[in-house]
Amino acid sequence: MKLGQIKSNGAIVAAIFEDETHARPIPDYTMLALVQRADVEGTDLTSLATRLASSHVEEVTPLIPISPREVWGAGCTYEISSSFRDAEHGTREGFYRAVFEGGRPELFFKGTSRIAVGPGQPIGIREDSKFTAPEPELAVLIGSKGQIFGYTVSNDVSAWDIEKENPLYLPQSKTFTGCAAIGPVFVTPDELGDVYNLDMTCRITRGDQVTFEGSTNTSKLGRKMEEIIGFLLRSNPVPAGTVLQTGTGIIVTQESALAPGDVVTISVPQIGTLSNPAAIV
Ligand code: DO4
Ligand code: MG
Repeated sequence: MKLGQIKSNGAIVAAIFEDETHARPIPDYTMLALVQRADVEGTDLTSLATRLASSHVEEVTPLIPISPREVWGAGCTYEISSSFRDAEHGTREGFYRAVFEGGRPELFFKGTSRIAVGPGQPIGIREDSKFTAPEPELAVLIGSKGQIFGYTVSNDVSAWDIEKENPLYLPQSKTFTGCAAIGPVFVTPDELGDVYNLDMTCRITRGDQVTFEGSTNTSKLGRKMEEIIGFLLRSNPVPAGTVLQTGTGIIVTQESALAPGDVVTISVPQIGTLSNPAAIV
């Protein structure tokens, strides 16, 4: 099932998507409220949404698919992310590779719903960054026990020049207004199929010019979802409705550093397409 949020009768509500522009509203429930109820009742979203959705189909524009309680990121989960950073950053040899290969994953806090945007909304370029890059990532929607409610497309927008200046600046390179885009919908695990075999593409356009194109497949993800979630929850009980970005397998070039007005489009055919313009924040 594909679930997200729409505007229906003037209110933002959860909805079951029939296709990209048609959905059945779930009256009186935001996605967060739906997830919180599923979490408390120990049920999955597919059965709960089926029970609560209205039967009429509306023509819709997908909004941010949840106002996430928290957004977290996992890093160096693809070999290309760690080798790029080791080559670029002049850090101790194998600094990032040690994390790709290590027993413990890299995890960092992106923020709350304050920093999250949905389809079509502006992603941020920090005013003190000269090289802000999109990081196209699969994201997972989790419950309080670490159960996986759904998957979506996401962008871990990152100020790479600030991280490169010193790895201790990572929080500033990762957290700012519009630093996490998610959407257009969540696909429930029963519908998604093999989460470790999803093609993902990313394109950056400036006007009618394409400044970057890249692709990956989640088969290159070096860790299992349950492993990353397990580490996130260690002594850190995140609330139901938390979104975890699982790391990038696509590395953009310096020439395609984001400029205001650029549009970043990330697609996973089984989920959908997430497109966002960039703006200085
Ligand atoms: O260590 C830096 C961040 C890595 C990251 O965000 C990623 O690999 O996706
Ligand atoms: Mg990332």
